Amino acid sequence: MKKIPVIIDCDPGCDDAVALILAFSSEKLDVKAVTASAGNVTIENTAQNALRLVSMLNENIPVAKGCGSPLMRTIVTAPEVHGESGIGGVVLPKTSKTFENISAVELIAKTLRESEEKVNIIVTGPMTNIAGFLLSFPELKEKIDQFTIMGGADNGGNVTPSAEFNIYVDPEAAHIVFNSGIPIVMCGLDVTLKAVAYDSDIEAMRNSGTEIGKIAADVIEHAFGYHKGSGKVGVPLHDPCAVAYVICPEMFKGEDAYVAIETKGEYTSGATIVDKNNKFGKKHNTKVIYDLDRDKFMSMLLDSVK
Ligand SMILES: [Ca+2]
Repeated sequence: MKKIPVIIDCDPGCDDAVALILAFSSEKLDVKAVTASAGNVTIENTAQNALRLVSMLNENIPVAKGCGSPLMRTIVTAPEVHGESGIGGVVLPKTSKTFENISAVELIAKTLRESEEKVNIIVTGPMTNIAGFLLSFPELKEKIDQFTIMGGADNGGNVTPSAEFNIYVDPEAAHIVFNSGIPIVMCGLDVTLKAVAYDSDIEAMRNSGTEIGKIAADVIEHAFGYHKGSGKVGVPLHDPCAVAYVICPEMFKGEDAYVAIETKGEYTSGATIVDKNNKFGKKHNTKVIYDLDRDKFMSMLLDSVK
């Protein structure tokens, strides 16, 4: 089977960890590189988590550390969701694997340059590295097939009434990515809040008999504990949606639209403005995903830990 080449730019992050497990286990994806961005926690922690996870999943895949702060703003993190380390109380095995001695932006450029085919870039954190790449290496844009992102929301944010976390952290970067001319698939809160894992799903992962299954169950449970405290049932697995979309787009439903990023609003900074009625008269730049087959998604995740 011909595999889809992907680069994953992430900020692990409980749900990023599950997204990486899904990507590396899929026989449909060829993960070429993993780059870490700051977001859920600081870059030191997200990068270390990415390195340890990749080391467990496939030692040979290069990992590079990204920018420590957004393009023009001070970093905002979410340790109350992901724990100080980024993946709850889970301790990943130490690794002798080291970071590439180039930056995330340079690793993305190197990977694209060396790839014969166009590459799908999956982004599950703030878009600082990707914007940095687009500004530094515009000549390599044509090597990108599509950006598949977890970020944004048409209908209500999770940091402010209108902004989703990943876009909120670095709206200027998101603006650059959404205006790059490269097709974007946006798995925002509209769909990811439907990608909910229940107790029974988590137990099934834990009982899969693999170490990865146990780690996945532990990190989801940490996030579950967080959401339990807020009175919600089940935990949305945001980031794995972006990976699952690349593996099986048929599992999702969405609509094409022009999406603008609010970078200036007093109350709305970081909002994704989905122009469903084409009021701006601009060419569609995004497929906005609204729905998924939850049961299929969950069984895909369960298979991935086995
Ligand atoms: Ca993330």
